Amino acid sequence: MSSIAKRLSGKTVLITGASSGIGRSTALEFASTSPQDLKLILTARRIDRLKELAETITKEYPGVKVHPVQLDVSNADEVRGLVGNLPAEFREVDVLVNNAGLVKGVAKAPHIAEEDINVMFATNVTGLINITQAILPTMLARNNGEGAGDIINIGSIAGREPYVGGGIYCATKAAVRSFSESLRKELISTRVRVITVDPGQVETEFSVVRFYGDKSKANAVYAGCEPLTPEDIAEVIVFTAGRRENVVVADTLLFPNHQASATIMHRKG
Ligand code: NDP
Ligand code: 8X3
Repeated sequence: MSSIAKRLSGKTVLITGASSGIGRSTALEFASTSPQDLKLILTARRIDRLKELAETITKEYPGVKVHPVQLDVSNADEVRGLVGNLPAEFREVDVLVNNAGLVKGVAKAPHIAEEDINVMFATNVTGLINITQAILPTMLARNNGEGAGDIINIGSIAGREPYVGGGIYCATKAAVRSFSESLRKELISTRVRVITVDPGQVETEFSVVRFYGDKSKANAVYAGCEPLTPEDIAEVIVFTAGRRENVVVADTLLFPNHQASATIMHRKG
């Protein structure tokens, strides 16, 4: 067994936004990296997709137990009920991957739709904070009060470098970065690790959601580029969780080879 498989063995991992893209790939990557005695809690709004993924994982990795949960992270009541509604054997979450997130539109102020502003903040910021606060007490109660566990927050290059047409999305990811840094400082006397993974361009359903389902506009985002795959990000997420307990991957920024900033891309043709 590899050292990373040993370190992850016996852990319970909760992933938000596991129905698509980076979250889905992260679930598969945890299962393939540590196929014995791993428990996965997969959450998102599209429960059918989660059930399909659970079936795929348990068929391929019979040693992995999977519990799919329909959860809208922007619904504070649902988040409050999350831990209490988990089966007893899934309640002790060791690794929380705060991945659920979305972007809506490319509008510039003063034309940004109020609904888009609200949904981006409610999902990417308030949702992430609410989930963190729901899971953190069980992490802090472990290890004779010293605490143990990993909170892995998925940020973005957009949180470091605001761009035109991304005023709200960039602000939400900057908030994730700021919250993560505060949290790491607040938890300094504990063994809970706060980890951030900031991807650049990754081809998922992200751009389809941004353009309200318009696939041709979404495809144009990647024209002439070779974006990262969700598996590329999943590998890094699992790597961070699989480090020796005293190692905190506090900060990461991942670009495809053609990208050098949020807006500097080399396109072929
Ligand atoms: P996808 O659109 O493929 O996946 C987004 C996931 O988030 C889906 O599983 C979706 O599930 C879930 N989600 C959205 N809203 C909610 C909600 N209210 N409650 C629960 N789950 C929700 O995009 P990505 O995989 O690319 O995005 C994952 C994360 O990566 C996001 O935080 C995004 O900001 C970040 N990111 C993406 C980059 C990219 O270029 N793709 C780059 C940098 C960061 P469902 O709809 O079933 O609820
Ligand atoms: C997604 C990357 O640059 O499209 O977070 O906002 S970007």
